[in-house]
Amino acid sequence: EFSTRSFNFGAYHRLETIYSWMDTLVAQYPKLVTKQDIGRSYENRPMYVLKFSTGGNKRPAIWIDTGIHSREWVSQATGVWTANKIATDYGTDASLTSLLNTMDIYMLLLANPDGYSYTHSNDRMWRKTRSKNPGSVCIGVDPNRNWDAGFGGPGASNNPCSESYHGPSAHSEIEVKNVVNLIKSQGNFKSFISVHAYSQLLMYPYGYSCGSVSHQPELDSVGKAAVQKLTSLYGTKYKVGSICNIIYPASGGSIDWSYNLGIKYSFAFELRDTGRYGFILPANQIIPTATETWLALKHIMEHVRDH
Ligand code: ING
Ligand code: ZN
Repeated sequence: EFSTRSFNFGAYHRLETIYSWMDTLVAQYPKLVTKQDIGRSYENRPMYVLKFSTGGNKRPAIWIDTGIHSREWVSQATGVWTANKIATDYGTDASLTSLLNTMDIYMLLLANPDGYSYTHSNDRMWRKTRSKNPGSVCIGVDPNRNWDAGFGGPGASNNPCSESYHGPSAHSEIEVKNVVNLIKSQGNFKSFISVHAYSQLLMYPYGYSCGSVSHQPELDSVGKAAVQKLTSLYGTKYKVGSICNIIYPASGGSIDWSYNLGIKYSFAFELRDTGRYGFILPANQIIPTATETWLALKHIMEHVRDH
């Protein structure tokens, strides 16, 4: 259909296009990139993880997911650009090459495939999953309130019609459960990074509590240094802090779960912008957003590699 060279990284693409692009990436870099099927979504769409690895068995690894909230399109688009960047820079960028010589990177580009499809077909502003809620006419669960970390606590709703509905139980959403299973079975993740939009923030745990986590000073300084690099490119300003302190209390979030599982370097990004366009960020900002974000991601990954 297209080679990765002719693919337009500066456009928003449909789910099917991203899935077939993933196949071309794997075909072009078969020694580095593989595609792992981690299960099906509620509506039976496959969920694919791109694994970047130069060998070994269950090496220490970095997790990056994009698009857990379907309407945050610059997240998925940044994921696609970043996956391509990792593949093309391996062997030329010394820092990334040394990282991949000892560690693996896993990327889930479409963490909420049913929602993403729905944002193209029906409702551009859809955020949640597409699962049915028994006893309610409202559809979907907020997949970032559904993790087993302070589940059902502050900043989540028990109303199925709410945009932040936590769901009937922790990991009730198959899309969440599929990730939980992969993370637990691989067992050697050192970093878990979840990419949202918008607000220009780099956050660390917790969302379910405003108290400090034990690694707060280290996470704060890594985050601040990462953001400094991001800002150095185009001057885009970011704030750094814990979820609860920097935006709002939010229980059942993925990075609180990963942190409590022992994955110290758990971060969440809120990409561009600060509200002018919000979720409808113009496509001409995709590549600048992805390029600046890469500098922050690389800083975090280098820190993880060296600690
Ligand atoms: N913001 C995130 C949300 O889920 C967040 C903020 C990130 C909360 C990580 C908890 C954990 O509300 C958006 N825009 O979705
Ligand atoms: Zn989000």
